[in-house]
Amino acid sequence: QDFLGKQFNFAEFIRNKNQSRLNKIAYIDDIGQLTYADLFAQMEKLGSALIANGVRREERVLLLMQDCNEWPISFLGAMYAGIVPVAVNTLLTADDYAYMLENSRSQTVLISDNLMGTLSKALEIIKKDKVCEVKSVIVPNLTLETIDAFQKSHPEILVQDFSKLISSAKPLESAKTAPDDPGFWLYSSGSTGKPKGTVHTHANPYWTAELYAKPVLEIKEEDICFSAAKLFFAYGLGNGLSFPLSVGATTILMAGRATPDAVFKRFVELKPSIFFGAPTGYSGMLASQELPPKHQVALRMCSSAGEALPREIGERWTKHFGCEIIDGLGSTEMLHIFLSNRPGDVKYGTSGKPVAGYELEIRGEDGEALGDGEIGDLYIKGPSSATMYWNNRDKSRETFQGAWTKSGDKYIRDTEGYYTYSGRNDDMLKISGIYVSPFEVEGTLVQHPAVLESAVIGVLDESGLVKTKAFVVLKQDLEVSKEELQAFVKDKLAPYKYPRMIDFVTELPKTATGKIQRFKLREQEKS
Ligand code: 3SK
Repeated sequence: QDFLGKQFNFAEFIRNKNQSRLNKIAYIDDIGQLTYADLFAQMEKLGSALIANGVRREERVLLLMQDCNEWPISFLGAMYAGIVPVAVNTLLTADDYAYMLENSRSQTVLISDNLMGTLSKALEIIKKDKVCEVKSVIVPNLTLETIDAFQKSHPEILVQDFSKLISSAKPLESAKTAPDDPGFWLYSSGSTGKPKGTVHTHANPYWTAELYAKPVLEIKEEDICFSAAKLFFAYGLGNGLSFPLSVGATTILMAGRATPDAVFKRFVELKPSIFFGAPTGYSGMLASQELPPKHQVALRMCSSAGEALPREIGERWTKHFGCEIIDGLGSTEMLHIFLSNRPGDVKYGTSGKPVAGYELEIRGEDGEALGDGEIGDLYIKGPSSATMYWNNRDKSRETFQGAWTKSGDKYIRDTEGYYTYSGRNDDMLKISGIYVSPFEVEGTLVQHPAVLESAVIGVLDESGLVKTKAFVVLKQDLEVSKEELQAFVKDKLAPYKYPRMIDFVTELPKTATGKIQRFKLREQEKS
């Protein structure tokens, strides 16, 4: 880390790096364009406005915004002022946000107008038994109806319009942060317990761009980047912020879901040169009647992460568009991809080879490194590792073991050095690239009055992608439809967590001590 010197502020670094291209377009969102000059002017003013709001250096602000031009302004603006943005998933529930607000002690929330209702519920949950620390809320394109509705329940909280706030703020000098100072947080979920506030430094995004984006993706100033994964995911943050801004490229942002039609529209109209997606998205696009022909798009490369890319999807995509999908493995804890295929050296069905600058070990149960052909736990050593999980010493110690970070994934390496995914070492499922805890889904299903017990596993669909399946035992004489149960889960949890398939069964396989044997259900599904 000495390489970056004693003082390093990521937002200031990005600003200094792009002084020669101030008139260039940095972002294109659903509404308009943002030049590099506007990005930097607004980021400085946003940082200044946060300080004027009473937020101090190293304190956190919650960033709960759909992808739009104000997202990078907010994220970099906070970092520029030495304030720590906590970027959170926009698909979660009021309970989740109540937890994150309390855990991060955020006093300001930067939020999309359409999420204000959920924020209001989260604040009500906090206020039931605690003092709420949120003092101000900043909203792009704030409407009068939103202010009225929000302030009826929370008159003590200041609601500010993003542009108005910025227009009256004075520009600011950057905070003189160090490379290892806390830069931002992302939340990482586990199979049990609450999400963990993963603390990343100012230097970490720099390293992901230097070690992965530049040498592996060969990202250049001329590129137009488009990521289906949103900016609040570690994957999306690199794809749509750290990587393009490190080389002065242009990025397309899209607020809504990355449906095939929404992605194709941008492929054809805005001509991205690099697309970043996840296997489920690629599979959906390949199945669509509207898949545009090669001559209508300008893709030079595609990237995939989130879950292992089945070989067949990679091969069909390459055949259609003539460009490779570079599949890799990253994690919220390592911030981005540390194991990857390479352009011109793609072995579909594998996650490729270690990215230079990262060291990887596959370890056995005794903690010793294993050789080729042996399945074990994957550990990573590299400069972009998070420093800790906030306020969670036990989980931090389990994951961040000295210079090594435990991935939670099982891997096997072949004699040519390619690594292949071989499952998780906890019960987490990755659905469409997002972690889902089977325990959380089971715990929600049993809250339905007709459900006695349930077990949730991951099963492969016809494209080789993991989908959640629930086995449900109903209470005697009670009935409920599959659709009703799915709607029940969607209502209580983030919508992507609902089980895609449900089987009603009379009993679940259990050990003599009553523990559910999920492995038996998995075996039964395979046969
Ligand atoms: O899921 C992944 O492989 C991934 C990739 C980049 C950054 C973060 C993650 C979780």
